[in-house]
Amino acid sequence: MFQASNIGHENADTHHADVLVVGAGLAGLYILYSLRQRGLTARAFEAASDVGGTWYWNRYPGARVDVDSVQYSYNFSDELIREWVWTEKFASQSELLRYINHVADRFDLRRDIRFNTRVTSAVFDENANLWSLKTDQGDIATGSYCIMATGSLSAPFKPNLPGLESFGGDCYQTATWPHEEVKLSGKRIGIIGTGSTGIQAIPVLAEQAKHLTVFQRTAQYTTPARNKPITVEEQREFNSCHAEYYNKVRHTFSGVTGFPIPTKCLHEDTPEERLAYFEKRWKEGGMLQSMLGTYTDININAKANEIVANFVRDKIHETVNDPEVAALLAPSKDLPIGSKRLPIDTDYYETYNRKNVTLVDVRRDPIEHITPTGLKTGSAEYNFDILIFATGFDAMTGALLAIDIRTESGARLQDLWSQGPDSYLGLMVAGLPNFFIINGPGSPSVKSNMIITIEHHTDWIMDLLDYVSVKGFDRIEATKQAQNDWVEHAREVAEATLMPIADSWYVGANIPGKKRVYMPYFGGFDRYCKTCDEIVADGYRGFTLSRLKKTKNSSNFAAE
Ligand code: N01
Repeated sequence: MFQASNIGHENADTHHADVLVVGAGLAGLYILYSLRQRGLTARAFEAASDVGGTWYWNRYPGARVDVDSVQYSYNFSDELIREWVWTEKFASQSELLRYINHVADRFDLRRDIRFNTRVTSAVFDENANLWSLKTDQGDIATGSYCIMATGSLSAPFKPNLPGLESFGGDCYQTATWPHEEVKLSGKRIGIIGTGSTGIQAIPVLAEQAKHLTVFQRTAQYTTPARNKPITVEEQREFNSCHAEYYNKVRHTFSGVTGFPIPTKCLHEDTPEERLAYFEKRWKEGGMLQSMLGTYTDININAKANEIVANFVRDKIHETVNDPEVAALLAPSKDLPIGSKRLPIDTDYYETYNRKNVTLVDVRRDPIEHITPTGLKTGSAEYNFDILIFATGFDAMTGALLAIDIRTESGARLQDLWSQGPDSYLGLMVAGLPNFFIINGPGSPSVKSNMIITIEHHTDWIMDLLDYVSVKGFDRIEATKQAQNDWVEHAREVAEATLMPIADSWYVGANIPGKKRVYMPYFGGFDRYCKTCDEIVADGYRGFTLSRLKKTKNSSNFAAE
């Protein structure tokens, strides 16, 4: 049966492994490592030509991490921790990719990965208790378990602007930036999008471009990164306290440490005290939490939030010379700071003081269509040699729903998620046995340090696989009730905050027709870990664990 399906694909492969893995980014690699540690066999598929995930694809100028590199590192191997030295506080994409390649080489992980291969379907045969993956290369792989390590921000979104095919210059999307060098120097460049990606790319593009035109639809808040080199001594010092760090980080809200945890509400300080505090934190810059982590109530109290937002607005007006441009860059009053992901930047607002940079407000004057030489808005025409889309992703669900995921008895992920991406803990979906997601909707994932949640989820799944193996079970399923309760809890937690207000990718508002649901879990990584631990202590509460047995009167198998 397998061979017949492989016809037409010369290099097609059939494979059986204990566990199937989709994706070879930071999550996929750690899963492969963990499975091997347990003596389980694995087969991974990766659409890219090599490892790296996000850091393989997002090669745009200025791409770098926004969590301290020393904390955006794996924690599972003391040797790895000791031997790797980061060169910058916020590592560049190329350094991150070198690190990931180093990990893949060091632990010999590539041999379980089939590259240049996109998984197209994943089907569970209840009778055989097997997942079966098919790929665009004609491969078929079967395994008892399937783990999706497909990334939260891995399905790039490009708006369907009329006339795009007529553009005569070069067109790039940041999330699929070419591997070859792109000549930017002396070019007229247009860029659409001012999210985290645009905000990182714009200052770097401006340095090289003859002229850069930025098309902004929504003004974003951003705060300075204050990136700087890391010395070998600083890395050694961090490493020397690694155990302490790792213990501490698991008790934090966001999976990141190294900044003062807020203890007071904003109104407990006088206006002068908080201004002084904001200034201090602004100067320190750095991690995402630099402004949002100043007081306890910024994410939940609109008045407190507005005071921080106003501080950033004032900074924009102080920094940008032209008051009209500053006004355009200042986010509107109805956008709470932090409700869209807060980027950190290097000279973003300063860039608008350059003579070779123009900001165009496409909310007021929307893009009508792309022309052979550039772009036309309602009232003006702009010409450039290069057009760049920094227009984001179909986040959290896009990569999963692009695969036909279902059971043979007819449960389909597309249907299960038609009213929103329900899951239990972000790890499993009721109706899809033996199927796990890393950093799925309903997990702290994108509201946390991703590598920390990757390690947490993987360890948790591995412990569960160990448990079922010892107990003689071979089927794991989240119950509908446990899933409903989790979804309701996650909704309540999010709705008690200002987070769902913005039209952000967190709620799917950037994707036409996507159901509006606040997708990540915003109850905190610490609380999430505690809940996961309690569920284990209660004998995997909310999961049905069972074992296949042959029924007396039939050759079929049934779960008991
Ligand atoms: O995507 P986004 P991103 N016409 O969706 C605009 C992570 N990340 O790639 O806001 C005009 O945030 C859109 O406008 P609007 C991080 O989690 C991390 O920048 O929808 N404009 C917006 O300005 C981040 O949050 C790092 O009105 C259009 C932009 O495109 C996430 O990835 C670095 C448009 C998209 O912003 C996504 O960030 C980079 C249209 N038709 C990214 N369609 C670090 O670790 C969309 N836009 C540092």
